[in-house]
Amino acid sequence: MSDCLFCRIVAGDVPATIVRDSARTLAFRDIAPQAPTHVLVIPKEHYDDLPALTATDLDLAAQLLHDAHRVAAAEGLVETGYRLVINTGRDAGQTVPHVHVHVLGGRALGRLG
Ligand code: DGP
Repeated sequence: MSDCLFCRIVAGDVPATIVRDSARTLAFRDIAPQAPTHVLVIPKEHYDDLPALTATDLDLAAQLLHDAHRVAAAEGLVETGYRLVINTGRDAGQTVPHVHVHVLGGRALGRLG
């Protein structure tokens, strides 16, 4: 989708600091990091959100999570721990309508809620 920010990053039309590039997913650093490591992992194909992805391609959804873990491992976060976040819809604060996994770590993240 040409009007989707993350599709434009996949296409190389918008610059990003890419940390992992696989056949079906791309991982790049968040522009406004909330932790020492804050990486977004996205499918290269456009899906608005997680339900749109899982309704269509569960293999790709699993790949997305697997690659998020690989990013965490490459960032050295496996021993200390890390958090994966998938904001879905307005109340969750999803601002970019292209499904993405936040990989957060490098500090104590505190409890949710
Ligand atoms: P969410 O609120 O879950 O939709 O997260 C969207 C994230 O995308 C947010 O943490 C900031 C990040 N972001 C927004 N615009 C850009 C951009 O142009 N480049 C990069 N690298 N990240 C962006």
